Formats: sequence, C-alpha cells, structure tokens
Amino acid sequence: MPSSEDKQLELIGGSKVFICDEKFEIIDDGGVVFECLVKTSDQSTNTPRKIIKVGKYQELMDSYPNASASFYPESVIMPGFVNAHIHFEFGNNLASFEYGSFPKWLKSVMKKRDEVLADIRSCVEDGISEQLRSGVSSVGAISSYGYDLEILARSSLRVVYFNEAIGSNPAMIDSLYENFSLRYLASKDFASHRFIPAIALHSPYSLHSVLAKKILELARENQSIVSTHFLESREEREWLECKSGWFEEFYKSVLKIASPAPFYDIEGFLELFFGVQVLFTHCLFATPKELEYIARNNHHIISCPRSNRLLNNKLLDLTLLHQAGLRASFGTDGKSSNHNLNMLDELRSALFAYVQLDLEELSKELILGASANPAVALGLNVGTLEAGKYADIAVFECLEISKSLQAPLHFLLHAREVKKLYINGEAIVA
Ligand code: MCF
Ligand code: FE
Repeated sequence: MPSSEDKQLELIGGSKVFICDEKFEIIDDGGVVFECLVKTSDQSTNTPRKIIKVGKYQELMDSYPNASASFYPESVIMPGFVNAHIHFEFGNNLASFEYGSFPKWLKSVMKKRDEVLADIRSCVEDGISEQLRSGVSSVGAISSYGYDLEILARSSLRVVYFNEAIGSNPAMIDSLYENFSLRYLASKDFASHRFIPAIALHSPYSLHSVLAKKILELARENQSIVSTHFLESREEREWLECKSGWFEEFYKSVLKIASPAPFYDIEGFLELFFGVQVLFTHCLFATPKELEYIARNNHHIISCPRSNRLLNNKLLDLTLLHQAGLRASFGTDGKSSNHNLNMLDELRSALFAYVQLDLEELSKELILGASANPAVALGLNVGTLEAGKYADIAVFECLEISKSLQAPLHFLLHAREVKKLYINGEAIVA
C-alpha cells in the first residue's frame, strides 16, 4: 500500500479522466494524486512536482487518506493542453494584416509590422491569460524580438522559448548572429524546468544559409530543440523548387535584391538539421517523401489549422501524415494569423473543418495533438496523466459528460473555460 506520509499530496477526481495515452484510455469516476504546492513551507516554483498515481477516485481516496481531496462532478480531468506554436509578440494584430493568400499576408506584415509591435506588454499578458483560461499549461513560444522574454519567464506557464533568427542580407549576417546570440543568452538566464530556452530558424525563404548553419551549430552544442516554419505556402515551394515565382518578385521589389536565388533546395534545407530535433511547422505543401524523411529523422510536425485556412486556404492532410508514420501536434500560431489564441477554439475549428475524417477518431487525434504529441515534440515531461509526469492538470466542467458514450467529441463540443488548472502542482489563477 502506498504511503502518503511526509508528502503534501492532493487528489482530484472527475466523471471522466482522459489519460491521453496512445489508446486514449478514459477512466470513469477517475482521479489523479499529485504533489502539490504547500504555501507555508514550499514557495518555490522551481521544485518539480509530479503525478503520483492515476486510477479510480474511490480507490485513490482509500489509498491516500491524507491527501486533500475534491471531486468535480460532470467534469473532465486531463493533462493541461500544450500549445506547440504561438507568437505572443504579435498579439496586437486585429485588422492590420491581410488574409486570403500568403503573398497578401506577407506584404501586409512587411508594411504594418511596426504598428502591431508597438507597446506589446498588455497583449502578451492577455495572450498568457487566454492560454491559461483555455486550459493550456505549456507553450512553444516563438519569440521574434525577445520583447516577451521577461513576461513569459515570470508567468505561470511552462514555456519552451524559441529565440527566432531571421534575415537574408549577407552583409548583415554577423550583426544578425550577434543579435540572436544576445537574445539566446538572455533567455538562458531564466532557464529552469518550467522555462526552456530554445532556437527557431524562421523559414527557408527568409534565412541566409550561412546564418542558419552557424545557429544550428549552437543548437547542437546546447542540445537545443529547433522550430522552423516549413513549406507553408505554394509560393514557398515554388521558390525553393523552381527558383522563381512570387518570391523572386518579392526579393526584387521589396528587399531590393537584383538577381535573387533561394538559399537552399528543399532537400538541402531538411538535411541542414541532421542531429537536431526539429519541429517543422505548417508543412502544408510537403510531399509524402518529405514527410517520410521528417518521420525517419524523428522530427515533429506542428499544424495551426486556423492560421493555415486564413493565410493559405488549406489544411494539413492528416491522412498523408499517418501514412508517413507521423502524428500532428497543434498550435494556435499568433494573432498575426488568427482571431484568438484559445486552444479549445482551435481544436473545435479543426473538428468542423476536417469533414472527411471520422468524427470520433478525429476528436481523439485533436486532443492527443494538443497534449501527448506536442509534449514529446517539445521535450516536456507532461502531456499524459501518468505517475512521474509533472503535475500539469486541467479540469473542465462539461455538463452531462458522465453519461456520454462519445466523451472526447462531447468534450470538444461543450468544454469552455478551464475550471481549475494546475501547473507544477500549483493551482493557477488565470
Ligand atoms: O506562422 C505564421 C505564418 N508564417 C510565418 N511567420 C509568422 C507567423 N506568425 C507570425 N510570424 C512572424 C515570424 O515569426 O512573422 C514575422 C516573423 O517574425 C515576419 S515573417 C517575414
Ligand atoms: Fe508561426
């Protein structure tokens, strides 16, 4: 019999517990016992607190009589969501950027970026609170400028903080690298089990290959995971494959390069990442062969469905992904390409958009794509409810869920704000 002596434990129970393992096990009237924050003796948010046991609520009550216990009727208990790709710095955008095609969007970003990036503190704070309220406990945050560093590092969220490198001008490589290194170093000052500094290479169309190689050396030295936008648009594919098309014109007229050429072909870009764990975001225009390469090299694919619909009129083909042996992780992207940053809304949109997929299977896939899969992709010890994982747990009220025979689907349809969210065993106020 397990002993609860000397441990500060909490037990929470609910009508349905989603373990978020591969088989999508659901425990009816289940519960989770975990190490919790004790205000009097343990103020440190840096002590990792873990899940101790998951099972039937009544049995856990019997085994852990000293744990403080509460049961949430008509509720789902599950791992806190993991939003694998989000840009907090662009949270001021409502109507500055244009949607409907990637060229339209990119041109509007070049023109209006400064107005969107002015005075971002409160939009970053709003973005964080929107994460917490929609049950997100971990994020993969892409930081273009480092403006969001301190706010995110001091927030309640668990953060993988991707310092992004971007820039194609060969004359600027040294200064771009210098700027990137300073941001990366600054983020390392905040490193903990809850805040993990990492690296992002913006995309093959926007990053000089010399800069990319230098930064990947740094990623290897630091064993950092790397995120990159990849094959998001038809225009990007055409540029890398045919060395012509819309990007050629963009380089000439906007960036004033006389005879522009891409820095990589598609294969060459993929091969740059040898020996690094990569999150390839979007991949809307990747071929089965490229997806297989990504799978073989143990990389991961992140999909942002609403962003993809708005910028590229397309959704990632999940069946192609499966055929390549991959499972998607999902993210909201930033408000630069979305109307909000609510993870439940993202999953609901995808539920309604993938009309050709089986509803119940899709529901499970979406929930795993916002929990177990992105946790692996981001290298976080969270995302499933099992002993030894960090105690990041969400409770959602979901009326009548106890009688549901399609709990994942009914959850996605009816869950709204999180009722209770624990991050590292600490109850978070959003
Ligand atoms: O994922 C979307 C669409 N694809 C590319 N970039 C971004 C997205 N949302 C924000 N961005 C940012 C990116 O990080 O846009 C900026 C970069 O800093 C300008 S892209 C030339
Ligand atoms: Fe993005």
